Formats: sequence, structure tokens, C-alpha cells
Amino acid sequence: MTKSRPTIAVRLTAPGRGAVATILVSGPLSLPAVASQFRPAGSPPLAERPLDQIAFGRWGGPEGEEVVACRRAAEQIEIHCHGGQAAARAILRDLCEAGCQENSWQSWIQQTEEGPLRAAARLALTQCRTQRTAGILLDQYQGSLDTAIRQVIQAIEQSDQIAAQQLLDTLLGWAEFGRHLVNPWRVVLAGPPNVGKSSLINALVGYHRAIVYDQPGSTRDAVSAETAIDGWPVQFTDTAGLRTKAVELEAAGIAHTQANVATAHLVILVRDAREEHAEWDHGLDSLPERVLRVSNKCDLTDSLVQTESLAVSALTGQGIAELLEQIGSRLVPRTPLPGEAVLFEHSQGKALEQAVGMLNKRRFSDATRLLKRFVTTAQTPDLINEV
Ligand SMILES: Nc1nc2c(ncn2[C@@H]2O[C@H](COP(=O)(O)OP(=O)(O)O)[C@@H](O)[C@H]2O)c(=O)[nH]1
Ligand SMILES: [Mg+2]
Repeated sequence: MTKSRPTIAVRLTAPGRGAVATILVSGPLSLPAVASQFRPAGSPPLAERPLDQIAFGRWGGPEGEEVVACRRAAEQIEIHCHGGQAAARAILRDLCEAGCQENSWQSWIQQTEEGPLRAAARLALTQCRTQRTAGILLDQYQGSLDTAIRQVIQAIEQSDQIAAQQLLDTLLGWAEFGRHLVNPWRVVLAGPPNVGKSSLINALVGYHRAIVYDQPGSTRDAVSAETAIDGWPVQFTDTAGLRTKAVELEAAGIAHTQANVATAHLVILVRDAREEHAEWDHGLDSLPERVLRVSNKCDLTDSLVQTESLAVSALTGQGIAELLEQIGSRLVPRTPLPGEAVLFEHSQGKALEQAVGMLNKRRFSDATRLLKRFVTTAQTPDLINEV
């Protein structure tokens, strides 16, 4: 029976350069496969060493790569080698020749974690960029979402449709938020050329990323810079000036700007504080809930800017802290409680919406079946680079 179970070899560390690469060998052949190449520096052989004892040695012979091996469980061994691509690849090749199957760390997580939601949360954790988002994903990894879905199933099975509906509504209320645990919120800075959009991005992210030139309209391509505001990942995109009459050279950039603005979670409309009567809208008035107005270069004027906009100076830093605060509260108006269930993948929201539809049609057993599948069957992760 053991024979049919494969022994897998997985590179656990990220590909690319690093100080150390870690390979996990797991399964019935782990000891013989590793022992076929690993020569510990002293006695005893690896098989006779206690679990978790670190063994230094060489791989493949007396002149081979220096590695450290460690038995982590009866059928699990970790090999730590130099972090370049070559060493790990050679070891994996040798392990495959000794009967192991190479596996990706993603499918290893999916196969070994208890339940698909736990696996998905663990995969998502590798993609998130801030401690705050990681904390929320860790809650899901530890079972918040799984428990919440099981409560919905229980409510349906007890014919408490109202409770089931309420639980689903609460969960779905976090769907949009949850997608940003991995994918940053996108904020676009728009406005006429030379008002200081690029300078503002530099001031907001605290490092020089966007291109600032003295010539109006010199940002023809969108330039992005990532930062975290209050622990939330945010990507700022700088755009070519929004103008009605486009100079030909900039036309492509302006089309790009409009596309960026259309898909942004928040648009910061920037104008020069000295130009009190400058037009704001650029056709964006239809999106008031997504627009934040800013009057930049307030260091150059004494006259107070209208209350509808926030006075800032990219040059002196005046108003930047307040702008960051406003951006944060516009993007994330409310946050989940510690331990609260949060959906974190697009497909999860879709599945729960489907369950709501079934409940509305009184298809209770279909809804239960769907939700049971949700907590027991692996789904394709859709979190990576989803736009
Ligand atoms: N005095 C002052 N100058 C600024 C400020 N922000 C930007 N500038 C200057 O205005 C010019 C245009 O800035 P830039 O960021 O390239 O504008 P953009 O075309 O809107 O991206 C540059 O010379 C900046 O140094 C500010 O707050 N105060
Ligand atoms: Mg610019």
C-alpha cells in the first residue's frame, strides 16, 4: 500500500537568488532517496539520527555541494542548500532520479493543508504585502471563513433561512475589501499638466518614483508606485495630463489616462492652488464617490482654497499627512473585527452569490450542496495578479 504513495520533492523557498534554498522530501522513499546522495560529515547516517537534528554534509560525493539535512518526521526530510538556482535544481533532479516526484509548492500546499479554504488562505498569505492584510488572511487560515460557511450550512439545515441569508450578506459585504488583501487598491492621480501630480506621488510614497519634469505634460506613460497607507496596500498611478485639447504626442497617454481613471478605486483630481477658477471635472463628475479633490502648490499662494478640496504642497509636505488619511478612509471605510470571516478571492464571492440566488429560489438542498463543496473541495486559486 505504501508503495503506491508517491514521494514528493518540493522547493519551498521562492525561486531566484537567495542565501539558502529549502527542499522538502516527503513520502515513503524520502530516506533512501536522500541517503543515495547525502553524505553526512560525521556518523551516524541520516536514517539513524533523531528527528529535528541538523546534519551537515555534502551532496553527491566528497566534492559535492555543501548542504544541511534534517529529518522533520518519519517520512519527511528537509534539505537546505545554497540559494542560487543551480544547486536546488541539481538536487531536485537527483531526487527525481531516485524515485521522487517534483511538485510545486502551490500544489503541495493544496494537497497537505486541511481543507481548501485553509490552503487558499495560505497561498494568499504568500502574496500579501502588509502585516495588516496578513493578519486578516491569517484569521482565514485559522478557520474564520470555514467556520462562517459551516454556520450558514447549519442555518439552512435548521430551516433558519433568515439567519442563513444574514450570514451570507455579512460575508458578501467583505468581498470587495477582501480582494485587496492581495491586490492593492488602485489610486490614479489625474489633472492638467504641471499641477504637480508626479511630485505628489513622490510625496505620498515617500520616495522618488514618478517622473517630474519642468515641461508640462511630460508624463506620457502611466508610472506606478506602491506603498501602504495605514497598513493597506495602495498602488498610485501617475498619468499624463487630462486635457480636452490633446497635443498629438500626448494623445496616447491621455487615452491611457482615461482607461486608468475608469478602473481606479479612487481618483485624485489635482489642480494648481493658484488657479482658483480652473475646471475640475474632466468628465469625472459622474463618479463623485470615487473622486478626491486636491489643490497642490499651496505654498505659492496665500488665498485659502475652496473647502471642496484639500490644500497640499508636494514641495513642503503641507497637507500630505491629511491627504494620506483621507485616501485611507475613502478606500477602507470599515475594517473587519479580529477573527472575523472575510472572503479573499473573487471566486469565493461568486460562489456565495450563487448560494444566495438558490436560497431566494428556495432551492435549499442545492445551496447546502454548493456550500459544502465550498468548504471541502479545492478550488482554483484566482488570487495571483487578478485585476
Ligand atoms: N512650489 C511648488 N512647486 C511644485 C509643487 N508640486 C510640484 N511643483 C513643481 O511643479 C512642476 C510640475 O510638477 P510635476 O509633478 O511634474 O507636475 P505634473 O505634470 O502634474 O506631473 C515641477 O517643476 C515641480 O517641481 C508644490 O507643491 N509647490
Ligand atoms: Mg507628471
